[in-house]
Amino acid sequence: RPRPGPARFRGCLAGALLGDCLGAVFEGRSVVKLPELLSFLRGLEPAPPEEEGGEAAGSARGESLPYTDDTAMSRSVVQSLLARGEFDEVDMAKRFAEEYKKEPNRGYGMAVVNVFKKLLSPKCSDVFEPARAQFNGKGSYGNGGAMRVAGIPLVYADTQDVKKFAKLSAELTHANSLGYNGAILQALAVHLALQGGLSRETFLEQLIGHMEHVEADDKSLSDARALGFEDLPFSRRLKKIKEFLEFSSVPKEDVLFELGNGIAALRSVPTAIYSFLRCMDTDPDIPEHYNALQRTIIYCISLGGDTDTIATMAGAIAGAYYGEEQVPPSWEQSCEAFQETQRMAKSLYELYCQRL
Ligand code: R7I
Ligand code: MG
Ligand code: MG
Ligand code: MG
Repeated sequence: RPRPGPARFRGCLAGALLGDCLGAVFEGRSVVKLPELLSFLRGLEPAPPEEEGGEAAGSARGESLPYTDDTAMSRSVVQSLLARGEFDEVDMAKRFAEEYKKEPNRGYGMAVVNVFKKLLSPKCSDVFEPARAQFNGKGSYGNGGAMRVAGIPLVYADTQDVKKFAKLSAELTHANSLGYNGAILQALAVHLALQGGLSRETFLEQLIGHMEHVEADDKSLSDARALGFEDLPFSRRLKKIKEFLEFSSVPKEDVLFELGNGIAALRSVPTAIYSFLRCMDTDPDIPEHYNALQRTIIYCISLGGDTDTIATMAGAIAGAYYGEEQVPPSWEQSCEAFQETQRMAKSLYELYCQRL
């Protein structure tokens, strides 16, 4: 397996940041009109020379788009891995909770804040316990474990390690297997994307092979049944993606019905993976001057719903696959803390190589 270069690490973190910051502008809308989205994006681009001095109204230049909880937690994952040199559950939990305390208004999920409050208590001795107590002991199935997981495959090169530490990092807040299995799937997608050059078919086949194994354990089976789902729900959706990709076009309504645009990991991680794979090809509705990474983010946001989270997950995958060459400077520079993101990517690359 070829070793990925630093451009993929930078692409991954930048793609994730773009997805969150751009997606957050539209989060929670059931319908996002493409002309409005494209007009918003034009406002991020440098003014044409003849307009110099007269900035277009509504233009947004220079770190003007704040990141949300998705990035706040992704940064804690990365900062913990960099500080400790490996996964450390106590350190990571502490960073999640301290970050929440410092900036509670980043748009966190409604229930996860109870986990942070318990983690902040000196009485907390098992950092996984607060997550297990969520939702009457069933644990959260939200997409919060998946949205922040990209740092794991940027440190661990081995597939078994990616699965193990994606799961543990997610279990700090998401004890339901429908939550942490989504994090495993997202981490595996970034892991495969880092290799670059994989065809859609190979990419999906590999994910299906892994997830059929991941979802076959007793807890995954019983959690899915308890919520009224069929067995192996993530694997099933990956197979649906395979079907979708065989058609030349799939209407948005079908994507929303089968894959979703919601805050459950099961209704958002497969959607992000589908968006990445679909947008390898051009889209008649999206102007051709946008590259595949831009197209991926535009497509995710156009689906509405949990736009910041779906776009940040797809952005991380696409950024790892295409590398930083596809990250448009004007978009990146519109995002809060983009320079720090670049520095973190460089340090992650160094740690990844050091650990090989
Ligand atoms: O998963 P989580 O961190 O939320 C992430 C989302 C992203 O869209 C972010 O951008 C941010 O907006 O929030 O936070 P949780 O609170 O654990 O889960 C999110 C939501 O999923 C919860 O507030 C519930 O509405 C729902 N949810 C559940 N509902 C019923 N029963 C998660 N688990 C359950 C459940 O078991
Ligand atoms: Mg968010
Ligand atoms: Mg969100
Ligand atoms: Mg900051």
